[in-house]
Amino acid sequence: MSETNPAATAPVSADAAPHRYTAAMAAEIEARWQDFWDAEGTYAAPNPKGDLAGDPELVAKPKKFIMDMFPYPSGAGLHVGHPLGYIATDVFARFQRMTGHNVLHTLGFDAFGLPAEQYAVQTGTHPRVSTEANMENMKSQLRRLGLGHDKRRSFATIDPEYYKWTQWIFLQIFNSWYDDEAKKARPITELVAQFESGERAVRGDRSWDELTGAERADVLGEYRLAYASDAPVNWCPGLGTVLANEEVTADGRSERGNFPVFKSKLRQWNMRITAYADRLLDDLDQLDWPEAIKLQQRNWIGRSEGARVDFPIDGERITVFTTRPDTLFGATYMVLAPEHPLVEKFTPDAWPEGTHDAWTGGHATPAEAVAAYRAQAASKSDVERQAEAKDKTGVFIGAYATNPVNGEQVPVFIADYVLMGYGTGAIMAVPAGDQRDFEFARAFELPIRCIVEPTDGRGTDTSTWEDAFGSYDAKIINSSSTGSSSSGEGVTLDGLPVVEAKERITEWLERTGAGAGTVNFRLRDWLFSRQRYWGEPFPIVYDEDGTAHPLPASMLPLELPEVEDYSPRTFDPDDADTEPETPLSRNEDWVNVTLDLGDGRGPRKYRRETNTMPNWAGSCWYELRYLDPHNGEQLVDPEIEQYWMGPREGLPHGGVDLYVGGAEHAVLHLLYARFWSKVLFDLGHVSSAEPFHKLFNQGMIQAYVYRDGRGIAVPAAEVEERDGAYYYQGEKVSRLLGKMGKSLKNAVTPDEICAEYGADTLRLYEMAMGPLDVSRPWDTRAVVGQFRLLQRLWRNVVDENTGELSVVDVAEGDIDAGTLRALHKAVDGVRQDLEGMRFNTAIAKVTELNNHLTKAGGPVPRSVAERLVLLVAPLAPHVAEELWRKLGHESSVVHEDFPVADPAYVVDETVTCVVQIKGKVKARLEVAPSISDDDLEKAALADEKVVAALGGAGIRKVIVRAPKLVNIVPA
Ligand code: ANZ
Repeated sequence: MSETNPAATAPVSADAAPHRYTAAMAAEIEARWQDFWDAEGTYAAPNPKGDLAGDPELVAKPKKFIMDMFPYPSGAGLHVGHPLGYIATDVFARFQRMTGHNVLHTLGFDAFGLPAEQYAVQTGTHPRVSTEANMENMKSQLRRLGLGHDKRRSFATIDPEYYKWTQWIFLQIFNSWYDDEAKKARPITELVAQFESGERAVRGDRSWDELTGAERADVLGEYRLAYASDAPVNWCPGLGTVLANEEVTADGRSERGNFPVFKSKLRQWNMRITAYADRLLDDLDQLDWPEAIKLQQRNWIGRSEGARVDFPIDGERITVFTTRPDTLFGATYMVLAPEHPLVEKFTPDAWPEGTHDAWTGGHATPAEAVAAYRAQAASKSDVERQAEAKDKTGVFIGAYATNPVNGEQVPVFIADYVLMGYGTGAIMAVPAGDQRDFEFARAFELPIRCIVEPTDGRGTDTSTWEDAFGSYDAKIINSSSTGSSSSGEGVTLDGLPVVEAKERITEWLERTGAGAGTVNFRLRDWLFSRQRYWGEPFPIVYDEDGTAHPLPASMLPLELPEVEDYSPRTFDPDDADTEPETPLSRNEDWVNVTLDLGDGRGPRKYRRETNTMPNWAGSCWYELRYLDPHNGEQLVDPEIEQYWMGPREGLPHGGVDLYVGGAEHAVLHLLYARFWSKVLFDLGHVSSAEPFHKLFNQGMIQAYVYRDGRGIAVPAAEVEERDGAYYYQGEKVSRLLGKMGKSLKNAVTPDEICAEYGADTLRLYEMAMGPLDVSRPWDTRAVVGQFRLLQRLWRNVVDENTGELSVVDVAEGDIDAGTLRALHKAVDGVRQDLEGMRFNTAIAKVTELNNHLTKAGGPVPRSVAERLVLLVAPLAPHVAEELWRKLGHESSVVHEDFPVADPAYVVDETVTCVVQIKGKVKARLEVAPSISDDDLEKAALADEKVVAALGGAGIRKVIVRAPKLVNIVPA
């Protein structure tokens, strides 16, 4: 925490050895090697063909595509928490290069997004200008870390040459539909052909050629994988934009800005990700991802098996979705979501005779009650509506529907605990089995019928129950009808366990036409338009009928126009009755165009789509651009894509070999990117159906936050520690672990650490802090430990006084056995640790070897020093290059072979185990100190002498104390 560090500054003082490894020396070495790498193109990964083709020998090696989640170039720059993952992938990539792989490792920028736009709104600076400045700043911060990126492959999502292809992919998605039979996306032209030939019927009784252009467009819109619809969306007046479900917090507010979010009907673009729900779920099984992330995706997709059941009402029907059709006999009322489109239709003019007072909400007519309740529900978010609050609200709509299983009339309610966006937006309510229904039934005095025999001793008298009984491990009761159902055919479920009852009732529903088994998903289509400036424009124009037309690919990229005002119009955050006004819509010249779309209709007037794509779009396919970054003709050359991404042994769906990033991207980015991959795969543009084969989530670097008496964060760097307490300007402050960042005044930049110790030390420190997937607190005072390791390493190879090499040439056979054992054990361990991404333990092993050499005294044998330097190379590449050069090598260490251990030196030393029979020593075994009790017992019983001594006698008992003792008691 103190500003000057004695350890770092002492070595540069005049009386220190002139050739000691110091911060100043590190700075000089690091800058020199970074320039060298850039000049030599050391990290260039050759493609099998095209403009990045190169060394065929390297191309012939197995490939490794190692990738980070690319950064958003924020104005605040990087703090030491950001590069944790970048350093880890870099170490891993370097190790892979040294173990015979052609490694693709690079980094681009995810550069569209709100902060730059908000900055533009405040300052008038074009978002491109501020974004580019931020990128320059980040690039120089990253360059200092010595990351081995193939810079030829870097790009930003805001580059028109990049977003040209983002727009092109949008067009592919727009121009395709999901064929449920083939279970894949197909070009929309093939669907049109089916309509034209009559192979597929158009809805209603009209034929395709009777439809107008606009009508055809409507029909196709119901199939396209990208489509515009008037669905209810999350409208956030405070931000002036609509948001995806994923961008709305658990308490129904905008993730950014924390403004209220309302459900509002607006015409918006959507992506039909729901068509892929099954495949997105099934293919997870083959991916090498953390289980926690897979689970989050599974829950997000939310597959439920159940049934749809039709409840007849007034010659029509209300269809419900239920996961428990076996509880149909317990359905004593129904609930529609307040915004359900059938509510008006079934709401009568007057309350039926004898309507319970509690059901009317005190309103004179059903219509009034419905209107009042709807207004109340509209002001709540989905999450608030689903919250497990005890006070369930709702009103009776004045109508009854028929329970198909027993012909009973059940009252129909609207209540906000039923959501329009799930299932069918309507439920059959089973108060005995569902807690929400139970609470509602109690509040509205509705019957609670016991249909599952409780297994917890509560009995079947529901008037004594305190909650619903939801178990699957019970038997169905009170569930039989004999022809009283609407179809006239009876059914009985009594005595059946739940699972069988579900099967029997589903068969019955299907046989009688009252319903059918179905699978429901929680996943919704992806809302894909934003009322923003700083995003990709849609390659869509509208004709005078309002029909959407895709731009031909030759008109891409459609670049963002220059505008004067970047802000979407924002409104009173609480005013739900507002509508978005996009920044692009205010540019008449850009919006109104005359174009020849090449569709045979000649030049016509069109209006451009004025929404932009969400900032997830650019990160949905960026891994592909790294492969073939300058291709202006094709998304990616198929041979190049196949080389880096194609399926192969161990990679059944293909994909990036290692993708490292934060766990916060579990569902958004990772689900969207998988979806785009699958569409591109189906349409034949790529050979990999999954983007990322192996995913790894790095932990967070946390930092201490110090707060004064008022709870205000104080600058962490100026806090002093005395006797276990913390002081800022003399005043005692509290300390808690939190996030690192400017706002908490505890950010430490990589630049500071590089200046004080060098990048190699920073890299080592970040990797040594703990296992990569675990969060860890930053401690600037501990960084010096890794600096000292590098100093000792240097001292083992270079004479600090003369700067000359201090190693000696010794034949391998003449090196002392202890050193050889230390060396080979380190080689073996570091190899395994780096392969397994256990960077912290790899560093511990390097340290151990280095300490061994220091303690051994005397000059280090050259061949040992060389291998030590090679072990260090992935972790601290600059100092390794420097020492490698000093050791007399002309070429970079980057493409050297990683050392291989001689197994003879790796085997553990053994210990002697005594084997006794009835307390008498009969044999001695040489065993590994780590041997397990089981293995030792087996070894003892198999020993010749033991077998002989037992002479065929049975064994009563074996007492094992690994690794030193086995005592056998014969029968
Ligand atoms: C009757 C029933 C009886 C239910 C029972 C549950 C237990 P998951 O598992 O999440 O798919 N439901 C259906 N649509 C709904 C909607 N739009 N809003 C709120 N709730 C809805 O949940 C499915 C269950 O949630 C369905 O099964 C339905 O209640 C309710 F003992 O039907 B069930």
